[in-house]
Amino acid sequence: MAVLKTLRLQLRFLLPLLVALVAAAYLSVPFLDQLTLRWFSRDLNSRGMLVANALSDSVAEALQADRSTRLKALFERTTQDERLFAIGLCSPDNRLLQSTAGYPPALSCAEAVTLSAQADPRLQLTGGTVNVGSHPVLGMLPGSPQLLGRLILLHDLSFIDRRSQDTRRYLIGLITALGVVIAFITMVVAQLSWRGWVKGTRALMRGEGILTPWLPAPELAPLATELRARLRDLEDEYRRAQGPDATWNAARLRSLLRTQLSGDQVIVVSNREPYIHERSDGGIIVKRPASGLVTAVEPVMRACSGTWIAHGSGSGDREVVDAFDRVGVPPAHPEYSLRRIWLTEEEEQGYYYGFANEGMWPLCHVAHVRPVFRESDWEAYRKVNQRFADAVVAEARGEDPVVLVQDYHFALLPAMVREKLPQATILTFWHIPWPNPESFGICPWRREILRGMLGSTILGFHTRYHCKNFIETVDRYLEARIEHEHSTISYKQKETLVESYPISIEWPGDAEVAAWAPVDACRRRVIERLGLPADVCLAVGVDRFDYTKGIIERMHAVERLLEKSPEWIGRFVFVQVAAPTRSALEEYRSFQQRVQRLADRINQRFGRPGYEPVRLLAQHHEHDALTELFRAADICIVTSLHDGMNLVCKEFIAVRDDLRGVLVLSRFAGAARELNEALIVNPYHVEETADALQRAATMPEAEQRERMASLRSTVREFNVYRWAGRMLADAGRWRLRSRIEARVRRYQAE
Ligand code: GDG
Repeated sequence: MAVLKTLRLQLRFLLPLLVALVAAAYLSVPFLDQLTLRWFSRDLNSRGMLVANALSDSVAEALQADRSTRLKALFERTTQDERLFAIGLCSPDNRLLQSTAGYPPALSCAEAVTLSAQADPRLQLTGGTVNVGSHPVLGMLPGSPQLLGRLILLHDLSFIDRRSQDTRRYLIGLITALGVVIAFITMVVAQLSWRGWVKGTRALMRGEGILTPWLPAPELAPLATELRARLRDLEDEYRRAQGPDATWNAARLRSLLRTQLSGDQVIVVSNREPYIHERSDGGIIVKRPASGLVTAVEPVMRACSGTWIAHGSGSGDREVVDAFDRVGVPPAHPEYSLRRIWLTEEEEQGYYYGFANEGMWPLCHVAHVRPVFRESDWEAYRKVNQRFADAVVAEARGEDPVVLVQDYHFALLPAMVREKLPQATILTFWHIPWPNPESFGICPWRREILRGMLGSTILGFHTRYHCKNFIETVDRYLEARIEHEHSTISYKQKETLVESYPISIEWPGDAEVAAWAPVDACRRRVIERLGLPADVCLAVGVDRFDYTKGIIERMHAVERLLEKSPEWIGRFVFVQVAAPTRSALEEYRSFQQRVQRLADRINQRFGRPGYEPVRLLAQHHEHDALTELFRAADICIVTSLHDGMNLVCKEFIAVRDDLRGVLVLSRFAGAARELNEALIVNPYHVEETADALQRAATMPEAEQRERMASLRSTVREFNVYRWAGRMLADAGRWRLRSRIEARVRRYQAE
């Protein structure tokens, strides 16, 4: 790819240069003709003089002796020279005394004399063009020389044409060849010095030159001082403008990408694609998947315009991609490129449903569902990881892209990419929890997975607790050097930083907020749509229909609330949005049926005509419908049994600009470490959760405001741009460090 690009660039430069040279050569042809003609005319004149001088004595003698036959023989002999066309002899009073066979009868002596005196004495004859020259023949009589006649010499000019054509061909060839050589040399010199300059300037921009006195190109030294000073000024200005605690937003992330990863390519790899094209009766429609990962990574990609590699899973996906399986997204205003990878049913079954979701997902969540490990799934997982790794290598424009690997579907990919692109900066983010070493130890391929993950430059988890679990797991199963102080693991001469980066959401912008319906209107619409009591206390849950989300536990809590406080019967309604997910797996299907049966049982127990305490909406909802539901709710229930972070609770907080609503949050969700003002519960403790629901349902408005205001300022500040920004800033620092180390090594080796 890089070679092709360089070639294209060179051609872009070379072609115009060659065209210009060839044009110059052709444009110079008339000038060349003039020049050669002038040379040859001068040459002919002197030749004419020479011939005339040579003939002069013999002609004078013959004239004086009146021996015309001798003259004729002399002239015929002389015109055997191919360049001498004809000779004529004129008397002083312009009579033609003698001439050779080729002499044009129509050319009178007077005419010939007049013509020869002109600057361009050419005469057009039927046989070609001739040059006319007139030379006096003098007789040496006693006293003074006397004019006996004039020799008229007609030189054939066709040989000049022939020679001029030869000269022209030769000169054009020479100029073109010279042009090619000059272009080639210019190209090589330009390439070398451009690379040197670019490399040098980039190094300076990254600050390498500041720390290393040996610059990549010595001629950059004066520029370096200038640039460094300017950069320091700019940095100061930037810091002053940002302030120490400036909030993270898309602009700040973009500026970080520009300064710390200046111009570096960003490639994201995930299983789930951010946009799915589905075939429908009305044509192709675009869907956004229900996925915390997509919710978080999408705004980052929009900010840095990179390439996102993901499994093309939609029924219409193949119809919209180009020849390289790429499509620009978001579809309305493309901001980055989505590269789709096609998987066979078998691959999807083994890699995605099998190893990732029946093995890794329950293994990491420890949610009392036994992980299933099959050899064939592991094989498919390895194969698909390799296919995605190859796609990363193919998409990379240089040797050191920044690769953001997402989640447990790609534990092996970091080492696979590292093998082909040793200079790449690989950031792997693990969106789900990491268990303790004992729990992880049941995986038959635990070492392979750890080795694969340690191909990463930076390995991110949501919490310090998950980082600690990971480091302990490596300590237990691999021969690696761990530096707890720096949170790094050295394995096979490669270092990996293990750090916590709590993920979040994009804080809604002014335009989005302005588009929201007022809270009262949202409430009215939801009540109307779902047929709820007008004075309802509305609790909502929004999740993928997954057994780790604690949906059964929260229903038990609702049931217990109604048992303990019957005054809520008829007034308290719990609406659960459960977006279908992984329904191809038996574990999920049976879980979804259990939830449905439980909802039915509670509704039978406490329901009345026109009232059902539990409303299970087991379908995918549009983003706006979720916003409306969140804004209509009094309580949001998040009772995950184990969750890396959980974004639903943050989304609920973000849309409550009225400062109303209470969040009930599981202590086993990563989010519980940040959102202290929520009502934190142990979802396994039904009584505690039911009490939290009671407290939420009766919480005074002032307390709600106070808690919500504090929660909102946390989520606003700790937003998704901060998540990405911190990770990418660490990557930038890491890249700078390794570049300096490489230079030091080179320097020491010299
Ligand atoms: C993993 C980790 C971590 C849900 N239903 C619909 C819908 N959703 C959206 C939510 C939210 C997202 O899906 C779910 O995010 P979570 O964070 O709750 O959970 P996971 O999908 O399990 O995500 C998790 C996350 O990665 C990020 O790192 O927080 O711990 O498990 O955005 O709103 N969206 C739409 N329709 C639905 O029906 N449009």
